[in-house]
Amino acid sequence: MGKIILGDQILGRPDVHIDLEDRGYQFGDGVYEVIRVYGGKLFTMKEHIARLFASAKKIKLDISMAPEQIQKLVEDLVKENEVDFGSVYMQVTRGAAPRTHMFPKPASNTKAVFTAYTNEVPKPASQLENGVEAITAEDIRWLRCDIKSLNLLPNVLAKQEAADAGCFEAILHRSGIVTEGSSSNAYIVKNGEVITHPADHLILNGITRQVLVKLCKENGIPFVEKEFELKDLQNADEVFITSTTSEVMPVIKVDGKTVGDGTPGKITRKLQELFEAKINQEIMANF
Ligand code: DCS
Repeated sequence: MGKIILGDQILGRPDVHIDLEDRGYQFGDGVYEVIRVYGGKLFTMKEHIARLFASAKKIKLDISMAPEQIQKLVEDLVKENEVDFGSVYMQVTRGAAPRTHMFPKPASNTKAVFTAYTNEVPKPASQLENGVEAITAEDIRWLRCDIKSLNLLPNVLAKQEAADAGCFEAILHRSGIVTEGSSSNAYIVKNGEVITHPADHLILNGITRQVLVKLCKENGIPFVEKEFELKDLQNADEVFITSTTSEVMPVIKVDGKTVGDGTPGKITRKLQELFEAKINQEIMANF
């Protein structure tokens, strides 16, 4: 894990102390981001920091730092920890105050608490190559899934259900309408079209998803944002999920039923190639 950011300082882990009454700990009152590091460079960093600020604004949380300051701190941390292939986890909570639901009063001087740390995370190479299996599960989350909030209990339960079934991800649905994965966006390919849930309050508008939208546009791959049902998932030509850590991940079985011919589909492969090229392009541009 190496060094850690607390506020505007980079510290050793033993020097990082979080208050028992931190609202992130007691209420999940905060927001977070995960950014990928490839070859020591932060991928789509500005987009992630912008989403952190957008999530914070939606819960009326003042981060009390500038995006540029966070960017610089995180870049310094990645250097200091010599992260090559990995990720940065960062979160902001509403800070420490006596436990009561309403926000701390401005006069209490409670300040948002910003923390960040790094991890070495290898590319999930064999899963990207061979695909993974998923289950479906009911989406029991709240109605503001567009906010990347620390409250992840429904996601945790769904992911555990998937793990217990020997699967990689749980693809969630609300009364049969597929929303997204427990920690990813979900897509089907049908008759050459990539279909995914609209980026409204029921899903997180993934940064990987946003990259994919652009790549599809630039490469003439039809991309449709519309609702689709569990039966469409079962009858899809291809299924895949995307996230910062999973990239473009083929799904070859859903609820034990084979998708397509049981191998990663053609369009999924094409999107993987385009995504890889995008990573390389961005890393090279930053040298
Ligand atoms: N949907 C949910 C619910 C997520 O938690 C995530 C990512 C995504 C979609 C995909 O978003 P990105 O493309 O921006 O990553 N979750 C992060 C997480 O909790 N760990 O890794 C990624």
